[in-house]
Amino acid sequence: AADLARAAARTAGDLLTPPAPVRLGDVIPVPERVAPDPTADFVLPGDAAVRVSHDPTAREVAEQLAELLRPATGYPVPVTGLADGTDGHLVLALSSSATPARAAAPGDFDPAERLGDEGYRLHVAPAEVRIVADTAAGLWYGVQTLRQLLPSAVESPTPVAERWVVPGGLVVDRPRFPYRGAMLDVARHFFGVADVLRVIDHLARYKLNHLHLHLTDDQGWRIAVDSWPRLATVGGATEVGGGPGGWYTAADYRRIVRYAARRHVTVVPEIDLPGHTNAALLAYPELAPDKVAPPPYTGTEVGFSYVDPADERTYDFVADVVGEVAALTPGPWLHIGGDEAFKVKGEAYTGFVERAQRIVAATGKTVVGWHQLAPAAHLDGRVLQWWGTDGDDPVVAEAVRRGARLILSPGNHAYFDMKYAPDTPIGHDWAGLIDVRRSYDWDPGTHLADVPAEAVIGVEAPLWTESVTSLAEIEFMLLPRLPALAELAWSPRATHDWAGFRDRLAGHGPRWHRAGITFHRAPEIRWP
Ligand code: TNX
Repeated sequence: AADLARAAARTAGDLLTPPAPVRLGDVIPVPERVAPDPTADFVLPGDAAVRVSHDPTAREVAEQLAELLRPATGYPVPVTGLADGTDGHLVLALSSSATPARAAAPGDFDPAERLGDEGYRLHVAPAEVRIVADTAAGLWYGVQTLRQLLPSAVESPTPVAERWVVPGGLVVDRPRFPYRGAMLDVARHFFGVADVLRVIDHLARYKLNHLHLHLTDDQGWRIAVDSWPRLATVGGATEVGGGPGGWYTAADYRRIVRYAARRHVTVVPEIDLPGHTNAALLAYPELAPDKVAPPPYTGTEVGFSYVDPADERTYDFVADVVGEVAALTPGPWLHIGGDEAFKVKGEAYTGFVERAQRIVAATGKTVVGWHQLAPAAHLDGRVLQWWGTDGDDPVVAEAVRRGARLILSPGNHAYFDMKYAPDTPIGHDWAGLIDVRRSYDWDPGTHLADVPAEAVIGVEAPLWTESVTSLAEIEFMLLPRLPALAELAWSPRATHDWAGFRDRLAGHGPRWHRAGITFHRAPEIRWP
């Protein structure tokens, strides 16, 4: 708590230190290629406009760039079409409509190079900043890079007198992995829509593109289901410690999904089955093996509850819930949990999972589950989320040989509910302590024995919330570790460098401070 208070109470004196100039490569995740040109800095003028390709999704990105620049600069920053001919200063161009680069590019930069689904090229010259991409997502990632290249004062919610310089040169960038995510457990403690939107902002800043919502657990059911209404009204009314809990209406959930989509973030909903279901049993005792309602659960143990795998009614419940959640979710994924169902063993467990996997497939979604799903039969496309602490996992390697793909969330590197150090006021330590260096020091491409790199679609940082009770505490646990995970997910392995990462990370402290974001002032980092 003292740490949190210190983070929140940084004094105005800190702001008197002149900020170090930003260099072109000072970006997290570090870009694939950077060619600085110190003679080509750009300074944003008061009449700056954003010019963008004629495309609604690209236009959305341009509007968000303008929204990002207006508060701190106080400039009007209008958005206009690329074809309008006005002097734009900030240009966002889809490759199809891009004019060839004006200046000769350095040798290893081919202006005709394909940038892929999420790549972009950023060219900073005295007359303009130009972002070129094949897709609106690429433009969006280019904008996130531009944001970090502006002085940290750009994060101020109110106008600041500042020279808005962007370092000159060229950046070419694209992600290493397509799945880059974080998970928020809204079941152990409930977090309202505003908090979730703010977490999405943090993901987007670091080019993460998936938000996994752990929507159900023993302590609470957090999504309204029309066909089983008591899940939310009864199952949602508790949380760890006995607080009031809460749940999302369909409209709330749609708002989250829409806000995320505008930021190129896909929501992955999780309905945890067959264990972690005390809240559901409380609402509908018919699902319980003994057909008796358990008491509400407000503790932090795991593994005691389960829906009855031998009762057909359970599969009606699964189909109804999965069907409604799938219908509300535009993204391709649906996560069915599967972890720690200690009381559903052997064939009872695999049989349940195999039916649940087919129920998800019937909705058109791709099934995701914790790696405990591994022994169940393969189903086309299925993805296992690995949260082990020992990279030698033959059962998971075997599931990969049968066709499973993996999201990696190693408990001892990527579980951001773990404490940073023994004196961290909140968090767990069952998977060890995770300081910033530990969150950075692993390679998703080689982490698991006998698993080819191609089977890994990406990485995700889960934040379990048994001990996390507020937005400030969420931010304290995510920052500064989330940028480390984001760099593993996005940047080519050849760029991996702790000393360089540590120096770049230091520059983000003033940005978070300006934006009013809480973070842990990790002692490994030389914060300015
Ligand atoms: C294990 S990891 C769990 C969660 C807990 C977490 C605490 C996983 C799939 N299950 O139920 O919240 O540990 O770190």
